[in-house]
Amino acid sequence: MIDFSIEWRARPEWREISPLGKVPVLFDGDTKMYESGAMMDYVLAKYGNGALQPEPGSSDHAEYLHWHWFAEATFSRPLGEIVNHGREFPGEKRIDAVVAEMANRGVLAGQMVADHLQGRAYLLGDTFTAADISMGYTIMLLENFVPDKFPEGLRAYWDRLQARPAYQKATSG
Ligand SMILES: N[C@@H](CCC(=O)N[C@@H](CS)C(=O)NCC(=O)O)C(=O)O
Repeated sequence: MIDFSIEWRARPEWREISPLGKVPVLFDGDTKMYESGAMMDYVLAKYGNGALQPEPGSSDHAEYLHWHWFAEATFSRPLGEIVNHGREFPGEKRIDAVVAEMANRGVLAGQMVADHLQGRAYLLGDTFTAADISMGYTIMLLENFVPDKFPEGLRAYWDRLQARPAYQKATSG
């Protein structure tokens, strides 16, 4: 856990670790990474023993990769822009029209995921995978930043993810 304030993340010590000042960062021995989806792939490859993802190269694995990357590369982008344009750095102005448009885009992506989840407990069906971890994080952003338009079709899935003991352990501080 780090101090998420702009001031703390602007410190040269943190910029040395994370050049854009962002989180998260992973250290594993001499390895350092600051891209979350890539960290997950690395952790699964090194420590996963086949857990949390289908057999690499299978069609289920393609579907797994699709959702794992959709969550961070497409769905979370407009939500990140809500953060970027919803605050004022020195010399910058909040841009409300961008915030509203990015909220719309986030809700559209969330609705698309809700449509996919109809009749499924998890993104790939009955089995929880690491793609649900990526997606859960992005759904948390959507709920935080666009609470009034949160797609109801995501609710049961999001509740299911939050009820997992691993989620509770990870978020209990
Ligand atoms: N694609 C990157 C995104 C990292 C990112 O934007 N992190 C956010 C928190 S979720 C952050 O640090 N935002 C603060 C900022 O950009 O100043 C990843 O998944 O690691």
